[in-house]
Amino acid sequence: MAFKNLINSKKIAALLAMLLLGSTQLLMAQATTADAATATDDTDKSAMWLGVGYYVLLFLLLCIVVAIIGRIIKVYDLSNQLQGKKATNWNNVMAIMCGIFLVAGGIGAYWSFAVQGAMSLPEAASENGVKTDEMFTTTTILTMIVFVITQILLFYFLAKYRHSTKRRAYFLPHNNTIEKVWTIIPAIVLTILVVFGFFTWRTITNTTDVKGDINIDITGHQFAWELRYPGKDGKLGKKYYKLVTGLNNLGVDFKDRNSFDDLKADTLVIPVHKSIRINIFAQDVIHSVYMPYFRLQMNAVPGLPTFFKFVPTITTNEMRGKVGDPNFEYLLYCAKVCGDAHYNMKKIIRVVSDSEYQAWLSHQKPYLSDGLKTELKMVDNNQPSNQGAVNRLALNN
Ligand SMILES: [Cu+2]
Repeated sequence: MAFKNLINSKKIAALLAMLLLGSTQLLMAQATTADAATATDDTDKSAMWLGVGYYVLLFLLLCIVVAIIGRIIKVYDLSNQLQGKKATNWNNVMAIMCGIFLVAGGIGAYWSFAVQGAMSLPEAASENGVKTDEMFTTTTILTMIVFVITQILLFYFLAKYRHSTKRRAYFLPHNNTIEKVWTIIPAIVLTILVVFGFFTWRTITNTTDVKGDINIDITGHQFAWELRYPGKDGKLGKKYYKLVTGLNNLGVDFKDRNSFDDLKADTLVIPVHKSIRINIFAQDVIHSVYMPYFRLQMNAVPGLPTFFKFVPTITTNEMRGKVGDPNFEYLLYCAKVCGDAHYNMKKIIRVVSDSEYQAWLSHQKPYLSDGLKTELKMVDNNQPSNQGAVNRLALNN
């Protein structure tokens, strides 16, 4: 039976080897044609899939090789038994394997930290970002300590207490002390972590509108972000989705006087060391405002306004010096795959000094453009028909 299996395995292995050779040749042929003439997207894709196929086959081949080696050992073992010799002690083999796994796994974990760790998030450029990073580091250190201890114990116990005919396993039905220790300690540690997280989260989502907060509206739609800044009064006017038209694309309500001096902007310019409150809206599907340098992400949900508050701490110019790139820009992304042009939903964020911010703000165009004034028939604002015009606009949508 064992020999029959072995033969079958060999047949499969030969078949896989043939496929492997075939795909390698195809891959090489593909590469030369791609190099020689026009490298279109189609050839790139087929080359990629051939590459994937190559590694899948390589993996399957490796599995077969391992299976064959296993079979050979089994056959050797059985023939030894037939000759009355001592059989292999598989428990000892497994104990050695445990040691190998422990060392190899430890090296792998260290490698992923040393190599991948450098690819983690860049320096935090906001107050809450620094706190978030501190919490992340604390959690990582704590979990790493637990991880290392439990892995060593796990593999050590597996090896040390492997099956032996010389001893019997100790029956331990229940131990209250152990139960208490491994329930209470993690509960205390987790509570501390959660409480710290809660306080940091509160600074981002604190609803109290403090005087001096700069309110900025950001509205996501397929596939762009729209910005609205308050004018001199520092207040944003109300919005209502039924008021959306071609020119009033955010549906700003001009019955609210605060709307009159609101401004439109293309770039999210914010002053450093000031409390910024970003009010988030969506007009079609769920989008997500993602600002990695500020450690902020919040979903933009249609019909459910969300927001976050933050204090930027590093200006764009300072960060350019830090990263050594004179063209560096902070970016705001959409973190929801919201449609086929999702990648377009990017905005430049520029953190500047307060005076630069005021200067920039004074150059922004009013949201209430001349065209919009005509559309809303606001040229003569005192006419009672104005109310009707707004309502008709609402009904048209
Ligand atoms: Cu989006």
